[in-house]
Amino acid sequence: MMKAWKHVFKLDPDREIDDQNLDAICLSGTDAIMVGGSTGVTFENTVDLLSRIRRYELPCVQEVSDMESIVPGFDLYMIPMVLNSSDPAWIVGHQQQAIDRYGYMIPWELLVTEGYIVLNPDSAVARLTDANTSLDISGAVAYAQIADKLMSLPIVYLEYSGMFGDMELVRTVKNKLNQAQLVYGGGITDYAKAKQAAAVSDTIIVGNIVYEDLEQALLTVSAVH
Ligand code: 1GP
Repeated sequence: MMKAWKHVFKLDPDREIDDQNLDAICLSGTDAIMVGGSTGVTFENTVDLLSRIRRYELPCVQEVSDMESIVPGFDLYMIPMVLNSSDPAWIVGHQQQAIDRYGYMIPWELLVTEGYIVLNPDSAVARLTDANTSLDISGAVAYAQIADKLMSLPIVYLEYSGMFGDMELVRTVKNKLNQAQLVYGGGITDYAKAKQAAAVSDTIIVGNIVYEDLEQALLTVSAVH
């Protein structure tokens, strides 16, 4: 299902959203909701948000950043591997621990691995994962090719969380991919940026603006559909 998605809103369980705004997001025409965040995500706040989104018909997936907050009942579980982290814990370590502990109950068919390339040095995810963000275009392409060709991952995620990225880099990565779906996220705050990012990627992820300016957030859907 993920392959066909052009636009996804990412909601952070650690941030407040009232029923009216959630209603607008879920009825916006977006293809899916992704639930996740880098900090403050708990089992409780994730269950709470999932149950509110479940009143609507659209797909809802969890992006897992911490094994303590994995909640049953999502349609898919996105598992990031931060390829440019300088700490192997964020590439395979946390995943190894989670599988060691919960492997017997993992619904493998619902797992989708994301080859993350983190590119905004000032983002929470870059700090958390100690990511090597100082990559030029060919350096980023090389990571994307590791995901696409060496690891056969279904998704390459260019993560600029909090800033609008280098569209030339995104376009170049996209052109070099063979099979992986290119997901772009970061700094999409209006219609024009959504259009630009959608033109060079397969799927755009819109996060922060939902909490800052709902109207602009909703316009990003019409840029894609
Ligand atoms: C964050 O890629 C998403 O994980 C979206 O980024 O919050 O900057 O929209 P923004």
